[in-house]
Amino acid sequence: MRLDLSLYLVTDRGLCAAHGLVETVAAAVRGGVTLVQLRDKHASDDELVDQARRLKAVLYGTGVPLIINDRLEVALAAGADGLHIGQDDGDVAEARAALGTEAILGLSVQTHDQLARLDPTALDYLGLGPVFATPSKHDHATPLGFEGLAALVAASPLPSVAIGGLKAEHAAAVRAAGVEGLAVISAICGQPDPEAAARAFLSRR
Ligand code: TZP
Ligand code: MG
Repeated sequence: MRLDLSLYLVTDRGLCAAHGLVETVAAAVRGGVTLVQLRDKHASDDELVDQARRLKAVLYGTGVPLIINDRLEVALAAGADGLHIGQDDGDVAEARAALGTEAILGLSVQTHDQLARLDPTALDYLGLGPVFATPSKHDHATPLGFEGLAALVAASPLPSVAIGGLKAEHAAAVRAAGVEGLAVISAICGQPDPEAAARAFLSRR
C-alpha cells in the first residue's frame, strides 16, 4: 500500500467516543486523512483486533492504510497494513522480521541520539515529537518546538511526520520544518465535526 504521510490520524478511545471510533475514522478519511493509526493503551489484544477489523472494513477501498500502535500481535492477527512502535516497544528488526517487507513500520523519535541509533533500512517513516506539550499523551518527552523539530528533520534518514499539540493553523509552519506530514489526535478526534477538522489541515498546506 502506498505510504502518504500528509495527514495521519491517531485514534484515542476517549476522544473518539463522541461519534464512535468507526464513524470518527470514516469522517476523518472523507475529510482527507491519508493514514490511520489505531492507538489504545488500555484495550485487550482481543478488543483491539476487533476494532482493527472494523476499521479495516471502513477503510476498504479508500487506499488509506491502517497502522496499529505498539501491539505486533494485534497487527498480525488483524491483518493490518502496519505497526507503529515507540522507543520502549520492542525491537525494530524483530518487528520487521515478523511483519514482512510489505508492511509499513514506523518509529517514534524524540532525540538526536535516538536518530543516530536507529536502523533506517528496517523502517518506513519516523514520528517526530512532541512538537508542543499535549494532554493527549501523559508521559511525553520535552517538547521540540518548531526549531527543535526542524533540527531533527534535517538529521532524519527517513520521511517523517510531526506530532504533539498540532492544530490546523500549525500546518504550514510544521511542513516548512521539512516533515512530510502531520499526525494528530485531538484536533480531529475530539472535534464536533471530524471531517471538517481534517479538511482544515489540508486547506492550510
Ligand atoms: N506522541 C507524541 S505526542 C502524542 C503522541 C501519541 C499525542 C498527540 O496528540 P494531540 O492531541 O494531537 O496533541
Ligand atoms: Mg508506544
